[in-house]
Amino acid sequence: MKFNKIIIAGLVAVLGLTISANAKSVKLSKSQMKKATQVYFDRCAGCHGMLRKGALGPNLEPKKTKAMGTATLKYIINNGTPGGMPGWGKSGELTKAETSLMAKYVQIKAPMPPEKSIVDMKKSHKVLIPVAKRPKSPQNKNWKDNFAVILRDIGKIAIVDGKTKKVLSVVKSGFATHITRTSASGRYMYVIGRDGKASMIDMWMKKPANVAEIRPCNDARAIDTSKHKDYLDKYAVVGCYWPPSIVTLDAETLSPIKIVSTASYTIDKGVFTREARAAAIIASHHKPEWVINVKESGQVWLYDYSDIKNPKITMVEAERFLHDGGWDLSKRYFLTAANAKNIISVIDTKKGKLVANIPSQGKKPHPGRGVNIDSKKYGPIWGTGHIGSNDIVFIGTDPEDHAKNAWKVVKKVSLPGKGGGNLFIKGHPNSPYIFIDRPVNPDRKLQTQIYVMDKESLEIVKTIKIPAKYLPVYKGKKGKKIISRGPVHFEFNADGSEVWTSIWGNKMVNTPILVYDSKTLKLKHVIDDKRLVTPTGKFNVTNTMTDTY
Ligand code: DHE
Repeated sequence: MKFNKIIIAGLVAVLGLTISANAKSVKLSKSQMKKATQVYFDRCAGCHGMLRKGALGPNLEPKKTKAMGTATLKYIINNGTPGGMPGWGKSGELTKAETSLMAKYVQIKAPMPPEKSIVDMKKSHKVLIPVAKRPKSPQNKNWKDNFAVILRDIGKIAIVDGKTKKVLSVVKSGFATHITRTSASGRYMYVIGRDGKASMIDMWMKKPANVAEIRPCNDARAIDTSKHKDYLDKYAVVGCYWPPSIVTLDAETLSPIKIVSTASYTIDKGVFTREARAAAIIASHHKPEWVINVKESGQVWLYDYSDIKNPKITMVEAERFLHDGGWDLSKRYFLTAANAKNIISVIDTKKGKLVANIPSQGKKPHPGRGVNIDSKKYGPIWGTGHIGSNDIVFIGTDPEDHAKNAWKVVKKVSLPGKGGGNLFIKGHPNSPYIFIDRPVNPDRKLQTQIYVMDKESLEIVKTIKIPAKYLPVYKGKKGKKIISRGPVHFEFNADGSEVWTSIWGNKMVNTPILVYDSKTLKLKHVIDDKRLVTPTGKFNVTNTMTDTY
C-alpha cells in the first residue's frame, strides 16, 4: 500500500533500519508459534486476514515482511501507524516480548487455520433454557428501551435498563465480543464474539440471560436475523471470517441449518483468495433476504432465505474489501464501505443491482451503520466518517425526488486538528444533532472529545471534552502509565432524547458509559458500574430492531 512504503522509507531514514532483501530466515519454537498464532488471531487477523493477504490493513505475507526486517516490524507493532493501526506496544496491550515475538512471527508463512463442518459446530451447540421454559410475556417493563453493552476484553455483555440506567445482568459471550443485533420482534439479542461464538439473550427475562449458544466458525464479526414479515424471529445468520462462510441457524435454539462457503470468488483479475470473509450483514425489512458483504471478493451477496435449505444467492459485484455499512432512510439502498479503496458502494436491494461505487473523498471510510438525515437542503442523505482522514461526508440517497444529489457526495466536513481516527457516527430522527467519535486519533486531546454536528447546517457546532475524571489512568506492568482511550460508538435510547457513549478503557479497570441529553448536550448520567470493563458497542432494542440511525 502506497503510504506503507512511505512509512517504511521513513523508518529506514529515521532509525537507520536496513531493509534486507534476503533477511535470514526467522525460526520460532513450537510454544512460541502457538502463542504468536493466538496473539495474531486476537489482535491482527481482523485487519490483515488469517492468511495475511491484507484488507483493512496491508498484506503481511513473508515475501513482504522479510524485506522489512524484524527491527522495522517491531517499531510498527509497538507504535502503530497514521493509517489507523493501533500502537499495540505503546498502549500496553502487547508486552515488549510479545511485540518482538510478533515481529518475527509475521515473517513466517501463516499456518492454515482449521476448517469447521456442521458436525463440528454441533458439538458446541447448547440450548441453555428450552423454549418451553422461557417467559410467556416480558418480565421487565422497560425491555424495549434496554441496551446490550459489549464488554469487549472480558467477553461479556451487560444488559442495562434504558430508563433506570441499572445494570440488569452481565452475561458471558464469545472472546473479544464484537456486536449484537436483535430479532425482528426485539425479544432476543444475538451476540457474536471474534472467536465465532454466537449466543442469544432473552430480553423478556427479569434478569436477561443466555438461552442458547453455538460456535459456527472460528472467527466472525457479524450476526443478524430474519426481519421479513413472513419469517419474523425464524432464522439467524452468522457471517464468518474463518472458515470464510455464511451459517444459518434456527432463531429460537441456534441449531445450525446450512453452511455456504464464501471462499475464492473475487473480482480482481487473477486474484484468487481462499480467504473471502463474510463481513457486514443487514436484514431486509421488505424481502426475505440478507445483504451480506464478502470482503475480499468485493461482492455483496443478496441471500434469499425463503427456502432456507436451498437459498437463492445473487452475487453483486461492488468493490473490494467491503467492510461495514447500513440502510438509507428508505431501507431500500445499502451503502457500504470498501474501506481499503476509499469507496462507498451502493446496492439497490429492490432491483438486486449495484447503483454506484462512489469515491468517499477521504481515507478509509468506516461508517458502522452510518447516519441518515432527511435534510431540508439536500433531501435524504447518508453519512460516514473515516479512520485515515478527518473527513465526514454525506451522500444523496433519493434518486426520485432529489435526483441531482443522488449517489454523490453533497457535503464534506473536516473535523478539527489532524490525524483522522473516527470510527463511528450516529444520529436519531428525534435528535437535532449527530455525534462523532475519534478513538484512534493519535492526539490524546482530539481522542477524548465528542464532535457534535448540527443536522441542518452539517457543521460541527460543539466539541464535548470528556472530563478527566471519566478517563482513568492506570499503572501497567512495570508501572507504565496507561490511559483509557476516549469515547467510542454512540447509541440513542428509543425516543432519541439521550445519546450514550462508552469510554474505551482496557481491562485493568472499569470505565463508564456517559449519557448526554441529545438536545441540550448536557451530561445527564454516568453509568459507572464496576462490572463495565472495556465497554465498546451499545445496542438499544428498539433502534436495533428498526434499524434507526
Ligand atoms: Fe468492528 C461493526 C469488523 C475492529 C467495534 N466491525 C463491524 C462490522 C464488521 C467489523 C465487518 C459490521 C458488522 C455488521 O454490521 O454486520 N471490526 C471489524 C474488523 O475486522 C476490525 C477492523 C478488526 C478486528 O479484528 O475485529 C474491527 N470493531 C473493531 C474494533 O476495534 C472496535 C472499535 C471495538 C471492538 O469491539 O473490537 C469495533 N465494529 C464495532 C462495532 C460495530 C462494528 C461497535 C457495530 C457498529 C454499529 O453501530 O452497528
